[in-house]
Amino acid sequence: MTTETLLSAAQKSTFDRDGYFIAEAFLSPDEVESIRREITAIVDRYPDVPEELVQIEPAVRRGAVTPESTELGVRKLFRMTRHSELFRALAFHPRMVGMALELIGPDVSLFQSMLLMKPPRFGGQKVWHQDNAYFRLEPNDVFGFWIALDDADVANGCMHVIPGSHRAGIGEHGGVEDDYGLSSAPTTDDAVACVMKSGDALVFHGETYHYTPPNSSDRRRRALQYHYASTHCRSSKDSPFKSTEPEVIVAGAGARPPEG
Ligand SMILES: O=C(O)CCC(=O)C(=O)O
Repeated sequence: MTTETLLSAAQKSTFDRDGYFIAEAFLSPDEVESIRREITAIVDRYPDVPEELVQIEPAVRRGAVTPESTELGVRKLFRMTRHSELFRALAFHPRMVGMALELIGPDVSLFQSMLLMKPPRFGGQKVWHQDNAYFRLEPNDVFGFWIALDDADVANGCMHVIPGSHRAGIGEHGGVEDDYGLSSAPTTDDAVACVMKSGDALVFHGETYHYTPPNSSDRRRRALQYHYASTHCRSSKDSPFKSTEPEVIVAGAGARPPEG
């Protein structure tokens, strides 16, 4: 596998200072389309899929709303690399691995994969949190790509971040499942709304405070989220979410690229 050196000096210093930057046109329209098609192929098999793979929006589960299709009722896909060749191969994407090597290399795992589907009108918020409050990795050599698969703005639930928040350590979190978040949430006055085009990537530190509002629009807001971590990280204490094993080692010792 060849990797590209993509991280400019400006991106690296912005990442160090602010805890995030946006890489425009990170995936091509064809790549975005193939991911969208794979989502549909997975959801078409629901409920005959592994339990962890497809999670339905709470409002749909409660029967409070009826989506127009099964796919429009899905909240997230989880750990897709374990269940889909396309998503496993994507973990080795040269641009993602290239940036990961520069940020946290040389030994890198795809720590966790997710697809956040945020359906139109009833896709709920994701409360303010730090991803490393879930993972509890030490050292905190962990970061995420959040790649828009639809144009994302405030109305359909784009990412919001607090610049510089990754430098203050892990704040106290409470709550369960998707409501597990910062006990003292920042106000949106301090937040930057990351308005992005389909194919753009937000690259953010694992301890950057972030949040997404509900989707109050008629538009979809799908996003692919891949977190990469150094394989030298260890979970410092038991995470209540038990997601402390990497999905795939993508570079360095123990890496096994997909066949073909
Ligand atoms: O895309 C979203 O709505 C939220 C994603 C997120 O922050 C997470 O799952 O950690």
